[in-house]
Amino acid sequence: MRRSSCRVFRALTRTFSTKQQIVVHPDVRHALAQKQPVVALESTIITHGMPMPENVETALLVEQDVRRNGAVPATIGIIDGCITVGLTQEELMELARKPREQVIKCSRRDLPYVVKMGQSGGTTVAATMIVAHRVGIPIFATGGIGGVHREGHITLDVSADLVELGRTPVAVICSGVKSILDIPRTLEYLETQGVCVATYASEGGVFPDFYTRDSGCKVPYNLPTAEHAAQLLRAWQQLNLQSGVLIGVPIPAEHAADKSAIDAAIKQANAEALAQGITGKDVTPFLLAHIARLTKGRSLQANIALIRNNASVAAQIACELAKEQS
Ligand code: PSU
Ligand code: MN
Repeated sequence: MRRSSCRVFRALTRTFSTKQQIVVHPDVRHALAQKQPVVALESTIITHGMPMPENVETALLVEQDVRRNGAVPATIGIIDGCITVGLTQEELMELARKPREQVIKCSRRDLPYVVKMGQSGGTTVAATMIVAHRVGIPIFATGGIGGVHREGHITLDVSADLVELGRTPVAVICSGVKSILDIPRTLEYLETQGVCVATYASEGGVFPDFYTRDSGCKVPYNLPTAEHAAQLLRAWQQLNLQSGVLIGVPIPAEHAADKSAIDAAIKQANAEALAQGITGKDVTPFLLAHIARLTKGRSLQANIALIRNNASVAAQIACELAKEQS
């Protein structure tokens, strides 16, 4: 009953493209038609990446950050089986409030099942990229992507985000990958997948490690400004490579976490995950929650600060790209 009334409401307020089975909010549709800058945002961070109420608060702040920097935010998720681009505040709240067992962490492989069953889900980086590309949004901001897990070369726990970056042409603006992962192997895998990886305003191409500014890894290219980033994206679009771009933005220095405290929490969280036999898609949410608890919320504060900064940078890049295209 509830689902059908929700469907009717949505049918009345949105355009439903039967070809793509994706519902696009009118503001986003209008911006895309007018070639105005749009920034895609994911929703697994809301459903599985952060606790209540920080998840909803952050999702709304991030949208404001995109707007403040001149672009239109398009948060992507799945509501009652409808893939939705530009979730409303009510829909964001609905996703955030649902018990976790009722909302699916939805990557590429999960999309057919969640849509068929009329379920709700938070889209991961991989799934958000797929949907963003389908509706013509080339720029997407998030906190961090999934990667090669520590020991991933043995367990084969390698996030589908990395493969997606190899096959879907969307530029992901993020703070790299969390040091819960194996950052050098993640970068190797991205290289194998042909993903153009650059840093943003990071001297010497020092790749960030999410909570701190320096992972100890370097990438070959640095983009000093939004204008440089937009020029790179323009060339990438003209080449039509069909693979993604990853732009690593270091967390603002004033919000960076203490590396040794984070490292200790990560070691402990990884050991707990192993001891409790956590596997598959549950690993990343488990680690994120445990690290937040072990650092008494400091990791969460850093996470919020960096995703807000990434959204602002992504909006600035989207504005520069829109100028180049006009
Ligand atoms: N990394 C974070 N926070 C997150 C995620 C990753 O710091 O919330 C989420 C993203 O949605 C990402 C997903 O796409 O977890 C990766 O999950 P997995 O490792 O299971 O592929
Ligand atoms: Mn995994």
